[in-house]
Amino acid sequence: MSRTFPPVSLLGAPTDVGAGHRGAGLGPEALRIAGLPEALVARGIDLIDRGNIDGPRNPWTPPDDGYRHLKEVTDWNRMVMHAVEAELDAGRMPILLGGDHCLGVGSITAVARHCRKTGKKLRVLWLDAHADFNTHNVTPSGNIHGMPVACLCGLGPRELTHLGGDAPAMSAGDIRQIGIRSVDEGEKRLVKEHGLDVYDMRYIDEVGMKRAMEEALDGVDDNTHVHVSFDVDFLDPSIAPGVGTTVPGGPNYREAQLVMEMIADSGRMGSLDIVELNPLLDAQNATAKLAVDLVESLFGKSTLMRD
Ligand code: NNH
Ligand code: MN
Ligand code: MN
Ligand code: MN
Repeated sequence: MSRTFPPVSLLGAPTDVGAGHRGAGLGPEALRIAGLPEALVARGIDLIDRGNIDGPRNPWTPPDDGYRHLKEVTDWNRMVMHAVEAELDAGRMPILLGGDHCLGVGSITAVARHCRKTGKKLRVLWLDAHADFNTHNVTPSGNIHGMPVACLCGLGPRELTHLGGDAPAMSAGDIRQIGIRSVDEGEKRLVKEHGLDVYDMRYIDEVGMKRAMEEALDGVDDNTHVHVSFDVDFLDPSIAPGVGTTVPGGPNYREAQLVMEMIADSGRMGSLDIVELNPLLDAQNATAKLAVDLVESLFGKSTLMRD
């Protein structure tokens, strides 16, 4: 079954304020240079590239009370939230080009608000090597890109947990995490306590990616908005070296393609983040090109071969 996609808007958020390495701020341009806009247009998508959001510079200061750059992270996320929400309100699918993963707070807060306005159910698919469920008490680094899921579920500084208004954006039951293989000690306890649904690499080894994805997508129906938060370090570093925090033992090329194809088959993806790409650590933009290839599959490139 071939499917038509809603119009798409690219939003660049060139920052690394939430990360422990400089360079993720170059991600949006690397994805453009790797051909993301052309690839989407070639799939028949009505595409607008909105250019880049202009947020604060990275002060590159040490953590304060367990948070590094909290003010800059908050400013970026507020801007991202407004930009993403404007696209959703206009009936367009936002693709956020990060930028580090702290931006998931703004992006998903906007999506959650949109779901509330339109009466849709939210399902977040968090593709990542990391659970990103740290708080300032347990973080080993103070880097806020290790905290966005916690913030979205209401654990964290009020400026991030309540970015969208009077309540946290979502609850632990709204998210499925796929590809996880690095969780910090204190973070593990929190993940268990809050009952996050984690499809870690051990589980994927045991049951296979197909079954893991069927379970992660279980319950997605016509009234569900699926948000995909694609941290590029999800991928095995042998195919995706261009990220700040590589963790061995990630999905290989075919497993990653299957993830994207199964999401495409659901027909329910309504928004997407592509984050943590660090062109300074990449091999001639190969990781950016791989990300583009996988995004093409999210938009049904391989599915169409089964028509
Ligand atoms: N868990 C580590 C931390 O909190 C690393 C987080 N890095 C990421 N997360 N790239 O996806 O510092
Ligand atoms: Mn909508
Ligand atoms: Mn992440
Ligand atoms: Mn990660």
